[in-house]
Amino acid sequence: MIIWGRPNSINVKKVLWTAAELKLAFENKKAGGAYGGLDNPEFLALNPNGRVPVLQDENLALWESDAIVRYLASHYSNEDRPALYIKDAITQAKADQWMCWASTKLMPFFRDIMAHAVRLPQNERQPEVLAAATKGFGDAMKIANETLNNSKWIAGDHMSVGDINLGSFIYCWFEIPLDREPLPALEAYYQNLKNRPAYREHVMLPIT
Ligand SMILES: N[C@@H](CCC(=O)N[C@@H](CS)C(=O)NCC(=O)O)C(=O)O
Repeated sequence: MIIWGRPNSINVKKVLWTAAELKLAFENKKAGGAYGGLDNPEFLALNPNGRVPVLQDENLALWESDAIVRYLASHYSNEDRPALYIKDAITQAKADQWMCWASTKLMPFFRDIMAHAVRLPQNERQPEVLAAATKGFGDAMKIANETLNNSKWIAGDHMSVGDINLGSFIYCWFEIPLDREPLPALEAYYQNLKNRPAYREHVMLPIT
């Protein structure tokens, strides 16, 4: 199994973390960002969008991080390998709901936070854009916090693909100095994630 992508991309992190939770053997081929290579014909044959991550698993080449995470979870989780394994359709639907929510609701705020708190040169950062994104992300975190008041994981008693997305986003939320309101259930959830070796190895990288 090959996972293409630079490890500091949030979408690549989701896939690497999932594969590690499932204890899969894989090679991470670095591509994108400073590694380049996304416009190589060999890479474009795998993903004509020229984006990472891409998963190669035997004859399958799959792009879109959420599709890859779902594929790994559904194909490789089972009772012998229980990480991310969910038996019932309703809990799986809840997990998918939170996965979509993180990708659609959090991503625009996340991009602005990364740009205006970390990546842009100081003289190009816009404090008002950062403030609006911090407020938007913080309001969304209140929704997650409400759910986590009543359950250990975002979709219930079991870790799921919903946690892969939410967990990947909240690392930067907690580790970049931002104006955050206290949200005890979310903070406890983050502490729990930090105890997972796969999360530490693949998500908790220097923020660049
Ligand atoms: N919706 C896609 C987004 C893919 C995407 O935009 N990937 C970014 C990294 S997060 C990328 O390839 N950027 C170009 C680069 O890294 O050079 C997914 O979830 O996989």
